[in-house]
Amino acid sequence: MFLAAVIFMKIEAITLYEIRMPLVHFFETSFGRTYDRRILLVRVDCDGVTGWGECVAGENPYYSSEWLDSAWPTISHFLGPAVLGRTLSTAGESVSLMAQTRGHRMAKAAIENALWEAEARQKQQPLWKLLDGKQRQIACGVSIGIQDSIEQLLDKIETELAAGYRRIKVKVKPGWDVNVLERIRSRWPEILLSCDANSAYTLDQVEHLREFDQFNLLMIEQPLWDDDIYNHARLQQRLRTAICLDEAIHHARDAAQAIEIGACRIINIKVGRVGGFSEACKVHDVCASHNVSVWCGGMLESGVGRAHNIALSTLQNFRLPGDVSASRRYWKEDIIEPEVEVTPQGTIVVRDQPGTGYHVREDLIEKLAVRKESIRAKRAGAN
Ligand code: OSB
Ligand code: MG
Repeated sequence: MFLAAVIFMKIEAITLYEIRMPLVHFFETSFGRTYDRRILLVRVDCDGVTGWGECVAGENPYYSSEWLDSAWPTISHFLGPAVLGRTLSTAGESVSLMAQTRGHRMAKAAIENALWEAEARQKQQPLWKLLDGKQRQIACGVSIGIQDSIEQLLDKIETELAAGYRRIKVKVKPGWDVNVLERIRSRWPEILLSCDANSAYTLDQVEHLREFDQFNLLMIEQPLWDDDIYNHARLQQRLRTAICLDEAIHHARDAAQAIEIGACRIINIKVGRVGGFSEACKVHDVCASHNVSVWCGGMLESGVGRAHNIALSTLQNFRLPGDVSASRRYWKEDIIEPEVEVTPQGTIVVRDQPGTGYHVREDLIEKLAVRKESIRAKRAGAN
């Protein structure tokens, strides 16, 4: 009889790093402009293997309530101690260990995802296979922020289309929406085009939002309040354009509810927003069972988070191009090797080496770090 070997991982140490990385070009959404990223990375050490995770919380609590300085102490005081010293057979087992802490999904995802990477390395398997991914190449789109002028935006779109990207998403807000979409559509009538409002509108603006219908958009992302599902259903009834929810979807139950009441026809999955790979896969499955397409969102990640987004995007129901694009769109120098590259056909070819298939440049991380903290399992007998 053949027995599959169960490999165990003992979580020995967790190290947090804060690195600073300037963006190649500022990124502006309806909630503000970012020039420099502060990025929280987590390294887990388990029985001789290492895994890296990225906490996608921003520099401020504007996209969601989490931000870098809420995530750091949440990990070092609560989530880290909940898993340190424990022996797991799969990374997914960390979810229940961290469940006592409410919310803080981005902080949890940083740990869980690092453990998935460690598990993949320990099993000498590509992470995408461990996640049950099926696609060897993923389709890429770009998210383009609000610019100083429409001309500047049009130039950017031209550059990205020339690079091969398969879908253009632009950020919108009152005053930078219908006028902008009009200019884009008159120049490129056929491209796959969508927009993201990051909660910049209210239901009083239904008539204004209905003007978006003339532009044949693939979707409008999170037009209403970040914590709302119900009113999006009311809005969806009045719009021809598909609504895609981003901010409002925190777990698979949210996704099921949103689909059931007709609040959206598409869902954007961000692994950090839903608390890690386990929940991201559940959201994916719920959507697949209702024949709702998903795509992978981005949070201006460094190579660590970007590599995880690529692995997630290989799952079967990621049927629309994601906001997963080349390293060089964000960084002069990324912290992984090789950097993420996009083919002239607008795809990323998934790597087959164990783990993410990308090497994390720890020396560069040490150089960029402005803060570092290691926490270790307490010795047996110590309290
Ligand atoms: O809403 O998708 C969003 C960036 C930061 C916060 C929220 C969002 C975004 C993006 C950027 O759209 C996507 C990317 O290129 O990483
Ligand atoms: Mg969004």
